[in-house]
Amino acid sequence: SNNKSDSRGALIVLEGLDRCGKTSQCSRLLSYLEELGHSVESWRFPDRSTGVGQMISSYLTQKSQLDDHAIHLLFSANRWEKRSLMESKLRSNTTLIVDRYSFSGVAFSSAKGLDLDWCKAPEAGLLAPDLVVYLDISPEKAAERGGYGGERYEQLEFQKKVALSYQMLRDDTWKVIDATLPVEDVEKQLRQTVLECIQICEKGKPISELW
Ligand code: NYM
Repeated sequence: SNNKSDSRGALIVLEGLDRCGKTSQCSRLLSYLEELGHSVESWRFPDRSTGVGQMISSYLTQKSQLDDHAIHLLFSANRWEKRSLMESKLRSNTTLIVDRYSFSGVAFSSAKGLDLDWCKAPEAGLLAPDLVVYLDISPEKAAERGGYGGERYEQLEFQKKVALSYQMLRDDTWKVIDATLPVEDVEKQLRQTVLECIQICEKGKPISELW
């Protein structure tokens, strides 16, 4: 329907390997949408500000060790604890730009050898993104950008496995952008698809759930 009360914000997710440029594209996109007068917020997962997020952060910075399944479930719990806020933001017409989501959860854990379906299961029932943008870069090129921060997972051999996992998850609803293009070109493509997505959500596209 075109009822104005059905209008809602869009759930936009950016995914990609470490060093693909997601974080800077998220902040550029945020400023752009704000300048256009949209109600928009920039989120990221893991959200390290919560109790669960602090456990995740300590794991990523190698201050603690956790079983692969246990950390997987913590990443998922970190999304679940934000689900209701996420839904109310969308329903009150705020668009969310999210740096990593369930696809990161599945890609990174399955790259360790965990079963793909087992990895997907705890994500079922979270809000489905209206748009997933994959910033595409080869693991080798990403590594050349340097500045791997020394966190767990930031190693070429592991990123190669993550890239393969992302390939399995990717479907034709994802927008793939060549992340090796100049920043402004990536930004331009991103703006275009995001604006289209926001318009569809404004017209009352129903909220749906994973998977
Ligand atoms: N990561 C991120 C996961 O392993 N599972 C998840 O569910 C999410 C959201 O955490 N290397 C990994 C991917 C990153 C790391 O993310 C931290 P960032 O964007 O560097 O803060």
